[in-house]
Amino acid sequence: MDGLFVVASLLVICLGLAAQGTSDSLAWQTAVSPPASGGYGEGIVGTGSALFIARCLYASSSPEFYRYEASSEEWFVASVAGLPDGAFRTGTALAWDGSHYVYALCGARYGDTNRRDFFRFDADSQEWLRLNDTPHAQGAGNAVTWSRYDHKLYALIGSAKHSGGTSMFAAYDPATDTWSELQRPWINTDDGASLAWTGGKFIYALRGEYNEMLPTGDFARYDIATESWEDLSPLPDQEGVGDGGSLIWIGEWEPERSDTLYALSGGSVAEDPGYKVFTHSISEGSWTQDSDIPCPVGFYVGNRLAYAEGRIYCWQGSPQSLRWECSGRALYAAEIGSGSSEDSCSECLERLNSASKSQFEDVHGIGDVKASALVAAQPFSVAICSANSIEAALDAVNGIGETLRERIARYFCPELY
Ligand SMILES: [Ca+2]
Repeated sequence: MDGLFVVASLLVICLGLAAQGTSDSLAWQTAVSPPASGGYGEGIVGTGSALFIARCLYASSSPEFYRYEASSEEWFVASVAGLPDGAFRTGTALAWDGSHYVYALCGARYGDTNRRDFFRFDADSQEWLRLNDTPHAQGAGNAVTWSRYDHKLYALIGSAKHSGGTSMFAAYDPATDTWSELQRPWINTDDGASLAWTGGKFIYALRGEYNEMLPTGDFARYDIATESWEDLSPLPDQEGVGDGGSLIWIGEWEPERSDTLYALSGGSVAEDPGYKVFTHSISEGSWTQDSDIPCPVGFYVGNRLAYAEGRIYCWQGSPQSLRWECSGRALYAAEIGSGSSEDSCSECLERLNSASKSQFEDVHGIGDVKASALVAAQPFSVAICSANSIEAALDAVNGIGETLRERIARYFCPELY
């Protein structure tokens, strides 16, 4: 009878886990951090299989560009050939065209009164090429998205502090290297402005923090076919959309999620760190708050969400300081869809998560204090099972450096080495 009871209990637990796995809420887990924390100019974009991060800490910094291969969980330094120093500034915004190119609005500091730099990275030749300037001065309210509906790039260009406090909405046609001004949704946009094409003729937009005193979640959609905007129900964060506000639509890779837009509201209007995630149902026009991201975003503007290989990634992209926990460069991933890879790590994680303080002390070099910190950090979780991701999860524990994290991972997860 006891055996039967155990089997029945396990079945209930398994069914419970299965239900959790298919729920819509995002379960954020540690992924391998990129080499960089945030910077005044920053952005991330996903290609479906890889992520790219562009970054300049300051307007005087050499540009940095990194590529992450999601299948192997490895970061690589990518080429910046063709880019000037200080290329990426506040309002940097990236879009992937679905085949070869990353397009980049390069942004502008407050002091850059008329910066219009627009570049394209060719993933084949590994070179950046300067394209026709944007038709409006750029700023913190920049945003871009690629539309496969008409094979054009759509952009919000500007901020509440450039060009008389105005932004422009425009389309770029790569076939002719020309921009066309379109009707704009709002007179201006600012920190947290975002765009997302959603598979058909619509592009969704967050306005961002155009008024630094008044929280706003202004949200609208553009109909490419009729060239007109429609106001929608605002993103319901009482602290408004601010620095790091982001929108992403993943329906082209995950068709069962094509009715959902994912959003970060970013830092608050008071510039406090932001953790909130929201989803928008396109068919119902409604917003739902989702699980918080584990590490806060804010201070720097620029999109933080990207998709690759069945996962939504969130790059912290914040300053490297105590106020912005997790080092500013943390990367998290939430499994979308079946989550079939979740179980591949179960035995290794089970050993790590059930280990007692004295078991941790069995690892050479782990004393009383670090063993206690490890027990306090249980349970550990990872997006996909690899030595890299287990070590990244251990790295988040206070005092565990490079040498110890590998030693612990080898001790509890020898099968990964
Ligand atoms: Ca702000």
